[in-house]
Amino acid sequence: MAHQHRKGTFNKSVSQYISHQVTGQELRINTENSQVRIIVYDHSVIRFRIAKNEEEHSGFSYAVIAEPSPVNFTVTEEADCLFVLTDLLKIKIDKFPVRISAFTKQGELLNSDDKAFGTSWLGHEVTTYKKLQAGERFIGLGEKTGGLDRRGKAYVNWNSDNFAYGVDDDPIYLSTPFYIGVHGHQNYGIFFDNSHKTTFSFGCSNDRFSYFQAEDGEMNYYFIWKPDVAGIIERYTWLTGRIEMPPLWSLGFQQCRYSYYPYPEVLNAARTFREKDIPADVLYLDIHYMDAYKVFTWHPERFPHPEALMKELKSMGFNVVVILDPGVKKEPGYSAYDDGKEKGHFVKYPDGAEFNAQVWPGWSAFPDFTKEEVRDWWGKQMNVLTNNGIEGFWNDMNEPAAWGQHLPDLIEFDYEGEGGTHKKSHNVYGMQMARSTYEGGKTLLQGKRAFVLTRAGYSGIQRYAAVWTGDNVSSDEHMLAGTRLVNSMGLTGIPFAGNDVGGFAGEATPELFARWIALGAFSPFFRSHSMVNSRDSEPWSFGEEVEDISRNYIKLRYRLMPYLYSVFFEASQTGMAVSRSLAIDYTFDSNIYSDPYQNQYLFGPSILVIPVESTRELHKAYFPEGTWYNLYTDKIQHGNREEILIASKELQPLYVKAGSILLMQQSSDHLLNVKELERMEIHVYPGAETSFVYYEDDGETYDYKTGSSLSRTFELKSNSLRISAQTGNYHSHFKNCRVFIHGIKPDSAVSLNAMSSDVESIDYRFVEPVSDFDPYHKPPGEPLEVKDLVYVDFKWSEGEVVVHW
Ligand code: MIG
Repeated sequence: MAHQHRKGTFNKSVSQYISHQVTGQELRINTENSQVRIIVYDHSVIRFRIAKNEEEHSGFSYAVIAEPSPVNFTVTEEADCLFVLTDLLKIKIDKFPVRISAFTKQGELLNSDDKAFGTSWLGHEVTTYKKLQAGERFIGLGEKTGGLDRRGKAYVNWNSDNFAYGVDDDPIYLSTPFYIGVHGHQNYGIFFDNSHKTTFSFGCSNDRFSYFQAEDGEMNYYFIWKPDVAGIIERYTWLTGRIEMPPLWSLGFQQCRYSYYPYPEVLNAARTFREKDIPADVLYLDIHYMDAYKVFTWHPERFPHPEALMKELKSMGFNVVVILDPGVKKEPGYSAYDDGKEKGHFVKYPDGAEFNAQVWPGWSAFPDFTKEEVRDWWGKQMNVLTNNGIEGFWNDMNEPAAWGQHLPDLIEFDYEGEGGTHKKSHNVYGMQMARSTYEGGKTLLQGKRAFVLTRAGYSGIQRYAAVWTGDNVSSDEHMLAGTRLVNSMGLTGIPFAGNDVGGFAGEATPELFARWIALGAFSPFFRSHSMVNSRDSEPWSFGEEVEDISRNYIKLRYRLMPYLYSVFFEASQTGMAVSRSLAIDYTFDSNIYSDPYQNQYLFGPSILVIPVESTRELHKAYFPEGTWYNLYTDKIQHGNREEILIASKELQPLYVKAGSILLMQQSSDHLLNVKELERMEIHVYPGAETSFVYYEDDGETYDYKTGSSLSRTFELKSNSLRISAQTGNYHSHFKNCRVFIHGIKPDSAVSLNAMSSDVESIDYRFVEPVSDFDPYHKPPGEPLEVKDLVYVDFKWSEGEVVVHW
């Protein structure tokens, strides 16, 4: 007798269609074993909720803040299928059994269920299997190690404290179950909004399907289609929210250390930055500022007068960010513990006993941030910080982490009243802690913007905090991996992210630190940090040469602040990344995914950043289509090519896309005094038409939400720049403008509002030469100047200006 395959004994998938009905934005399909609900959120976003008949799911989400918009769509029925049609999408639902596929309205296939398995269950575990498309690539998924193209790999979402993680370790700290698939000339996004431990396989260990799977809960995913990646990110962040404008000072250079104490150490660091003329805005207090690591306390000897200290630092232009760990020391007599216990705010076992685990303070209790009352309580505790002048808060250990790194699954959380075990709540805990901190800061600072930094998070974390990539290591591979982590978060709605410059664990060589700080200047969040008991790692700690290089690149970032702040504004409006993987603008260029080039990115729309390892002075780079200007010299570099670059350690390779506008100002010690900077530098790089929206506000309050901001559109054509009249009623700190026109001859005629204008030219530098300290290594011989750069001056006015050349 032939061997019989025991077909389908274990895996149960969505079965045969029975009936359907349409209510409002929802098409509900009843099958023999399950309910399939298809909800039209708008023309490009469709939500799928699939659950077994006997299951009930509230559909509540910490991530999603959008409601379905009442757009028109049609449902048509044929004998063996149904169609849902929006203005952009055609969703086909096969009936026997129920399987989903998505097409553009024109009928191009985007994505389809595996015919046999579609959505399936193995016990409580639920999985949706999607047929692999020819040549399909997968990008995104947020803070995930590995390559830009995730094809052939699988990832687990389970927020994990992973000290000195390897560059291929998974999982690490933060979970955003959203990815973008790319094949042919199409791209689509899938956001699987389920907070349990989830697994994503992108054709890993099989050649048949990709899948996304949760240990428990509902199959609940959003399918997103737009013609380009930027559009998909825009829709994903429509669902999950976008950053608020951060305080301007948080875009400056931030210096951290585990830990600066006692207080004269902090003052010393601050003074050294100023003495050495290295701009910086932020210093950090890591866990040693607390009394016995008790959250919301100050160490009585190390920091006896925090208020006076903060005043002094503020007068030097520094803000201080303090660490906040979730664990509250279990110590009767300690007010945060006593009060939290009395109010029942800590996480409990099912028998009602308080759950305790060990972290820095010893045995500790954990606030249940999934409850509004607890979030408010936490926020109120923060007054011992804000009362002393603190405006920045750093949430660490919020995966949550505890010694042993294995919390019992049965502990219980409020989960906004619906309840949940650790299994369901773990991945959202860090985000809700960041939310508590953000909301507390917002209330206590009375209209000023707080800065919140977090290690753990879930989709939507961008609404509350910036993210750093935890305990990286001082190595070249980590520097490059960190760049990919930040770029990947940019693809996943988290534009404000960065990694520890120089590496947290281990010790950077001077060469590595030099490379990393130059690269970090082109990271949305720019902070240097290092581990307890490691060497000093401030920019001046690696010798005078590295100090010069650090000064150069930190200053360059400060000079680019009008550009950078405007790019952050764009991020706050559209969710667009600040560090932009080349997969955003050059999605279908296969070169950008290849190993040597996958770390390259655009910083904002215009600046191509090419990371280089510290052990190399020759580097192979790829220039995507178009034309590029070498930032330092204006030398033209044609695109669609590979090039070997001479990348001496003094120079971070930077190129400006032809068809760009860079808005700059003078450098300053810190960003609390930008109001004193009077001249805007407008660098135009002709070569393609473009526009750039300049945005300005006070950089510190929420007044911009009530109209106190200004924006102006800069439009570049082949031989003209038009600056629109400003909208909004904020008064710019600029009093005059200097337009530099790159790539034109020094004797060119230039007119200003149709009047011929005085034209000047100078040799212009983006970085200063580094002193020749090293007898063996010679700084690059080529001039680091743009020769004879043409410019025209004019007064800042709120009306339209046209410059013609
Ligand atoms: O168990 O607060 O990732 O940045 O310096 C280590 C001490 C706790 C981990 C963070 C790191 C921080 C360190 N923290």
